[in-house]
Amino acid sequence: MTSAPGNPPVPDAVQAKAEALRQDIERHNFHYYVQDDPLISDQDYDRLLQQLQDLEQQYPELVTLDSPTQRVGPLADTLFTDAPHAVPMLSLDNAFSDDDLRDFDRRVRERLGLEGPMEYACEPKLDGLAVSLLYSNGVLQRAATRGDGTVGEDITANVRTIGSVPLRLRGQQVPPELEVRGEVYMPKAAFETLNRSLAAAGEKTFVNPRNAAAGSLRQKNPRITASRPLQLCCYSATIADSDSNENSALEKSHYKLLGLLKGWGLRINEDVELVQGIDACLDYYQQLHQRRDQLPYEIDGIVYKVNDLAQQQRLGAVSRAPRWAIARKLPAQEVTSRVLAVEFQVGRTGAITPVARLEPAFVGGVTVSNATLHNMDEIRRLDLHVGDQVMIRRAGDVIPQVVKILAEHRPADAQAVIAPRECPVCGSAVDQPEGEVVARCSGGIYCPAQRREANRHYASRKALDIEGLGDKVVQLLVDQGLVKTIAGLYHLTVAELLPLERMAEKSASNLVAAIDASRQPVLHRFIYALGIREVGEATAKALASHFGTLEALMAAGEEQLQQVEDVGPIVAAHVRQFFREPHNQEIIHGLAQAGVQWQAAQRSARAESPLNGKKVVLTGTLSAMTRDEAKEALEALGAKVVGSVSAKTDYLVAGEAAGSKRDKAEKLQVEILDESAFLHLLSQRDGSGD
Ligand code: 5U1
Repeated sequence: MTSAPGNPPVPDAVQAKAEALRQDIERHNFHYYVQDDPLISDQDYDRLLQQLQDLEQQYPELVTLDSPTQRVGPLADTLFTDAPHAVPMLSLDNAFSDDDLRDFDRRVRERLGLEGPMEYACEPKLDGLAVSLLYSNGVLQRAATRGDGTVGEDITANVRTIGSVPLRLRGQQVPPELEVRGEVYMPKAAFETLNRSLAAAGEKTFVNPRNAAAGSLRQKNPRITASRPLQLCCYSATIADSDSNENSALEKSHYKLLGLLKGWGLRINEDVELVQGIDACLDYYQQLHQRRDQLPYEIDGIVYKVNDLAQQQRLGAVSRAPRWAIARKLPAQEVTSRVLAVEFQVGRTGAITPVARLEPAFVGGVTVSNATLHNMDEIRRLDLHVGDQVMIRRAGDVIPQVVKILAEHRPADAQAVIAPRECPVCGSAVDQPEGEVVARCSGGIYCPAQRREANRHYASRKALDIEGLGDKVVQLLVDQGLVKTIAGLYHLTVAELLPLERMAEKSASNLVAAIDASRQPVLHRFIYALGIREVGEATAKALASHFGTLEALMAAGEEQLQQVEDVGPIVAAHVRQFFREPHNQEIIHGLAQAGVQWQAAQRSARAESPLNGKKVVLTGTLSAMTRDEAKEALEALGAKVVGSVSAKTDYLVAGEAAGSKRDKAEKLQVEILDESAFLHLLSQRDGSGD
């Protein structure tokens, strides 16, 4: 039994219980954060933490610096004070092309006097904040920013709140002194969620995940940092006095060092790969570049490191950058441009959206000359004027956004943006119901822009997928008055089409044939194609499989509609309003008269399918169908198609040339279906399987 003056003595059994709880909690942290494979539910985890908290409250001497209950501490005096680095935190030289990378490889081999291919570790370069973590005897002592590379800032109190940062390292052979370096970042999905909740609370949002991570680490109150979804990913370490340490045998390569860090409970990047020679480095670049949008984190490049630590030492460093590593940059996702004009576009449902016309800028791998401004509130929030220099961002497939204006560069003749009171296309009055941010043209079907958008949407790939009916042709058809409503499409003749710009006999008859071939759409595509407000692909599918027929959907009241998964009062009201509107009833009647026969949905397939409720990941190329078709077939059977493999994945469907997802699935023992097994599973749906 131990005790401190004034405190009740701590019985040995309690001491042992507290230690067992701590170890248990740390083990679960490791499985959750490092292995990505939680062993217990969040509720059970919270229960363990609560038990430890209760014991520590009863016996305050049990509280130690590395207790999992001590992540969020009080305001700390040390926060943001100077934190000198014993070993300077280097930065990286950049390579902007394949040639730059080949030059790097040549220099490395020349310096080492080697002819054959070098072994390199290839790593995604996360777009976050570099940090240094000091561990003494396995316990986290200090966390610091990079600063100028020699002196950083102490951010221990904030970094302690990050769940994936172990307060105490695990395992037997933890070195007495260890400095770990890595990146603190915010995963993309967590960033979106954070911004949504900040916006809902009327607070300022962050422009990108990097700023969100930086802003979260810069908080004076660790409680705020604790509420932010930050992650740590480690990429290097220095083990002091490693000769006397049993790990030295393992520590011959960077890759093995990463393995050691993982064993001690530190998160590393699972996408790191060891390759031989520069050509394999270039392949890695291509692969990661292609996967960039699917990665759960943002990257701004790829780091190549000589894997052998002795060779690294021989190569050394020059002016703050190592000679044994280089960062190959990926196309920037944020650049500056200038607003040439702001125009207002009218969408399918009459929504009037301001669009910034920009000086062309190369961003995210493409040239961008337009960016959406969403609505007038957004223009006010940005304080955007025509003539302003702006920062634009394009990440993945998303529409380019203006993230901020560069106020200091505003020219004297910059023009304020004025909201239109009349529809810029048809001149009808603009409505903006109180409390709504979106202004709408009141012209409805009279407005050519709404007509055009309705037809464009109806013909689009995810709707009826009518080949040859692209944006330009739709525009011509509406401008020439050949088509008003979507029902009008089915009355088009080759003779009417021929006078249109760039329309030859063959393309005109192909278009008529393609429209003809769209006469028997599956129900969910047809519902989506109608363009009901707030009814996207997923909602259309849910409505189709719930109601089975369009007639049942049209007759449904708001209450019935809200019984459908993910349909709330707003969507239900829009659906109801759409079908109640006489114009829309006329259009649907017109479609039926023109021979369009939407198919009833198979309501039973889902419930009977072995895939119902299963999480499935698609990877590689399938020969029998496109990825979209495979996704659609899976979803029709109730499966959820997700982007990345985790312990919660039920199946990985692996086509030709499946890459790292397959490796991960094997590691996590996720069931892997090759194409024939997958097709067999799909075929069981309609009884054609054996
Ligand atoms: N993945 C990774 N990112 N990153 C950044 N490794 C890595 N290494 C770095 C930096 C600045 O620097 C060391 C090579 C010095």
